[in-house]
Amino acid sequence: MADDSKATENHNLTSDNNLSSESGKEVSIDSLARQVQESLSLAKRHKFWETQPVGQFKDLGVSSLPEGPIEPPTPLSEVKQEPYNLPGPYEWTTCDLDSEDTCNEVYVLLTNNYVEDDENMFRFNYSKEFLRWALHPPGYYKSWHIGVRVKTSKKLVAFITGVPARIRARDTVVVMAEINFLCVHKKLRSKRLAPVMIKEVTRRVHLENIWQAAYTAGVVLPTPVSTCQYWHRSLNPKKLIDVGFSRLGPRMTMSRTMKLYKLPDHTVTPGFRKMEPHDVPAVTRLLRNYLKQFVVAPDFDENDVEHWVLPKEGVVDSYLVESPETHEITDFCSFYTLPSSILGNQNYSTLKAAYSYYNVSTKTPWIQLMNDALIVAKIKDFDVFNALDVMHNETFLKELKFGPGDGKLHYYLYNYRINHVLRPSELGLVML
Ligand code: MYA
Repeated sequence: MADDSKATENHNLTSDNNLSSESGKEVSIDSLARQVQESLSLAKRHKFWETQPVGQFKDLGVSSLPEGPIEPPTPLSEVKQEPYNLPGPYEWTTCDLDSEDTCNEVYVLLTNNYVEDDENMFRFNYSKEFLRWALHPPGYYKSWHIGVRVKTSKKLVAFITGVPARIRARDTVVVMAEINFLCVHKKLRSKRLAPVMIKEVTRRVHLENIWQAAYTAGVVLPTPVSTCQYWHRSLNPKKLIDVGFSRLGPRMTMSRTMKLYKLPDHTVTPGFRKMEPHDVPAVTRLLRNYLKQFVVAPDFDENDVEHWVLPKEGVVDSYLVESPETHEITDFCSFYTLPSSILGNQNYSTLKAAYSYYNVSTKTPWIQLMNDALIVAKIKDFDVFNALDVMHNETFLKELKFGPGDGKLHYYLYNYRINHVLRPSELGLVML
């Protein structure tokens, strides 16, 4: 690798873009450009992430590196047995989400300190039921639900979680940790607590003999496997405009806007119904077959499908199309419920958002299937339906009047190299 970067340097030095400086010394434009580049990248250096087994910016486009694990597992006996050191006033805690009190503490921390949009108008407001669902999939480890408390007051001030998942990258199914809900209390930001939290969850994942992880973030880190975009479909345009989520389009009135987004009162596809427990085997087959085509996707079995997609009131909704003639399950759509707190609005405190989850179309056209999903979401009183441009979502977004959002979502793998940056349509994974 070092040799490669030397080769690039030499190439630059041999170019003949030379200037004579006032002192008479020859300065090449390329070397100047390199100095500017280096000072810029110094400002953008990632002191923590540069030490981690993740794709580094300098390696982007170097396809000679093999796909797969970046470093091999270490013997379990060599994994650090004690937790990492926290700054003096803080202590580790393992959070048992089954405890009503602990779940409430996590809920309050996230409600007040978790992800906000760029303009600080909205903040994710995951419900307690959602958190329990997200953190208790088959085979979960309680030790991966990690909190930090103030020693004296016992107040919960930081959190990070992992859950196990089998994720396929091209032909290889890898047991990974999905990392989520990293949160540091607003008053403790920029004190390098996040790297300690990440190292501690990594240690606890290693203790279970698992060496890879998947995560998403709104920030750019070394280095995204893919960068996706959120699209938003207004269901309650008046409220969305009132709270500043969207703006009235040019030459549009409120009543024209409401008409534009109006949806039928009933779904239209014959055989469209809510998924039930007895559908788990058929939905598993449908999903597995569908997800095969993506470069990175979960490897769901029936237990996973039962946990992740069987409807759970106020958490996840799933619908399918059962052929009225053959009773075959031909299509599927699902969304999860993730409201946002509206910060500082007189009239509204919560934005009810549905997020597109896993969808499969084999017989019902995508547009019709997803329009039925929008109709159900509208009946259930959601204000907006959000979807990433992953999988086949691009085939229906524009036609169903979704508009592009301003935020990006970056997907990452820890200790697993994928040689080319993936298009969102090559991704078959949705993280909560
Ligand atoms: S994404 C959601 C993240 N949460 C939020 O955005 C909530 C609001 N923000 C906060 O609570 C804080 O700002 C956080 C950072 C906690 C995000 N992912 O302590 P610091 C790096 C990874 O001084 P703070 C989600 O949950 C940053 O680049 N790294 O900063 C997935 C810098 O490192 P470097 C991040 O602002 C999480 C360092 O932290 C993120 O006080 C996946 C600064 O630390 C981020 N979202 O706290 C975690 N934000 O200098 C990785 C900042 O190098 C998992 N940073 O640039 C990796 C796999 C682990 C398991 C492996 C198993 C094998």
